[in-house]
Parts: sequence; structure tokens; C-alpha cells
Amino acid sequence: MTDIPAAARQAVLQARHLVVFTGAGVSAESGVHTFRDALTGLWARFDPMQLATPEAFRRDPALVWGWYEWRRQLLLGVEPNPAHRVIAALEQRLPRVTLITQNVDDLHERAGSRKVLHLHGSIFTPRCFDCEHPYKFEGAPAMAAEQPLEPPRCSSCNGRVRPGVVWFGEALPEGALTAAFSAAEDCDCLLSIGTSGLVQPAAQIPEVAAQAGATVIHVNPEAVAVHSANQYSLQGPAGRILPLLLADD
Ligand code: BJW
Ligand code: ZN
Repeated sequence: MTDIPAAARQAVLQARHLVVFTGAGVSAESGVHTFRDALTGLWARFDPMQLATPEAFRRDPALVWGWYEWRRQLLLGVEPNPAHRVIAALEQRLPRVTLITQNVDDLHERAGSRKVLHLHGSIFTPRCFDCEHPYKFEGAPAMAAEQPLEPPRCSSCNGRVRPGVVWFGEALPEGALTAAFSAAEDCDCLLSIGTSGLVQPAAQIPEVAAQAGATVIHVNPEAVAVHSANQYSLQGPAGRILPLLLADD
């Protein structure tokens, strides 16, 4: 019934400390765009250097803000999928789970995961570009499509409000980054789900866990190269593979 190797399933279900490390692929079956999938990824249609850098925001704040508001609108219309729900269930079942995500959506939280380390920030926590004062959204954006939109102004300094995400060239939030790397060093099993593993420094997290002796299990429709007996590549969509971990018991 299951195509998951018994040893991989056992490593997850008997973990002392499980790290779950997610990327855009975990939300793909909810209808959220990934970045680098060849036809459907955001970077196939949009240039990251024009949209996901501080320089891009300085150059054309309305272009960048409008694009993120379009994405926030899409996120408000989707739901967690079985992969998010299995991850939340693992947190209930195992003695210790650390959930680390590169995603800027809130689908893990909406599936019931209580503590999520957001390495690349959140689209739902904007702040002032100049003074970092937080900004509170009032309602959903009203966007017909991705289109330029002037960002709101900061109530403290009148600077422009920016999305609460981590752009290329920016430092990751220090607390989340430190907690993520120390969990990777401590865990005995790491599940890496739906990430291309191309963006640094997050991409080092599975490697750190592997070097510390943890079992590392990749879940991805694309085969992931593995280099030792306690690494696994479970090939398939996360919404199909992850429920198999909890099936039959
Ligand atoms: C499925 C599926 C299904 C599909 N089920 N799976 C060399 C060393 C170190 C750094 C660098 C370096 N060269 C360049 C850098 C810098 C840069 C970087 O890594 N660039 C690389 C691209 C080369 N890194 C940075 O700039 C970072 N900051 C930094 O380094 O700061 C240094 C610093 C220190 C101190 C002070 C100042 C500076 C910041 C990186 C920020 C990344 N930001 C983004 C955008 C966030 C905002 C937004 O959402 O718009 O984060 S980029 C984008 O990529 C997003 C993602 O979180 C991130 C990772 O992507 P992810 O999640 O892996 O998605 P995809 O699309 O790549 O992959 C999806 C996968 O899912 C695929 O494998 C599919 O097969 C799979 N899949 N369906 C399961 N159903
Ligand atoms: Zn401000």
C-alpha cells in the first residue's frame, strides 16, 4: 500500500527531534505558484531582479507593491492541502518538531502548526521601508490582476510600506535563522519538502542535518540526488506522499 521505504517512515515516526523544512512546493497543490518550476513558476513569468530586491523597490515601488498585493490576494483565496495537515499532525504526535519554512504564506499556521520559523518572512507582515515600523493591512486587496499599486505610507515617518518578505541580498531574520540551524544540528530526522534547494543560506539546512548524522528525506516530484544510505528521495507531490507516512497505523 505504501511506496515509502519502511526505514524512512520509521525514521520520521520514531524521531526524537524531527525538523520539517518546506519550500514553495508544499503549497503548490493549494494553488500557490512556486518560483522555479519551468512553466508555472513565478520566475518563468516575472524577473526576480525587477521585483524581489530592495533596489527594485527603490526604483519602482508601485510595481513591486502591486505584484505582492496580487500574490496576497491569491493567498487569501486558497486553503491548506493534505501536506500542510500531515505536518501539523506530526507536531501533535512526536515529542519534538521544528517547522522551518521558506514560504511567505500562512498555510502551515492555517493547517494548525503552532510555531513556524519563517526564514523568508511573511507577506502578511509589511513594514516601513525606511524605519521598519509595522503596517497593518486593512482588508483584502482589490486587484483585478498583477498591476502597479502605490504602496501605503508609514504612520510614523511617512516612508513607503514594503512587503514583509526577505528579498535577494537581504539578511534573513536572525532569530529564525539561528533557531533553524541549531535545530538542524540537533535533529535526528529532517524532512525536506518541495524546495529546489537553490537559495542560500536556507539550502544549507538539510546539509547541516545530514552532516550531523540525521536521516534526511526529500519529498519532491523531481528526483533529488542523495549521497548516503540514510538519505531518501521520495518522488511525488507532497500532498500524496506525506499522508502515506501516517497511513495504516
Ligand atoms: C513540489 C510540488 C509538489 C513542485 N510537492 N514539491 C552563494 C552563496 C550564498 C548566497 C548567495 C550565493 N549566490 C547568491 C546568493 C544570494 C542569494 C541566493 O541564494 N541566490 C541564489 C538564487 C543563487 N541569497 C540571498 O540573497 C539571501 N540573502 C543573503 O544571502 O543575504 C546575505 C546577507 C547577510 C547579511 C547582511 C545582508 C545580506 C536572501 C534570499 C531571499 C530569497 N527570497 C525569495 C523571495 C521571497 C519573497 C517572495 O516570496 O517574493 O524566497 S526567492 C524565492 O526562492 C523565495 C523562496 O522562499 C526561495 C526558495 O524557493 P523554493 O521554495 O525552493 O521554491 P522553488 O520554486 O525554487 O522550488 C519549488 C520546488 O517544489 C521544486 O523543486 C519543485 O520540483 C517542487 N514541487 N510541486 C512537492 N506538489
Ligand atoms: Zn516609517
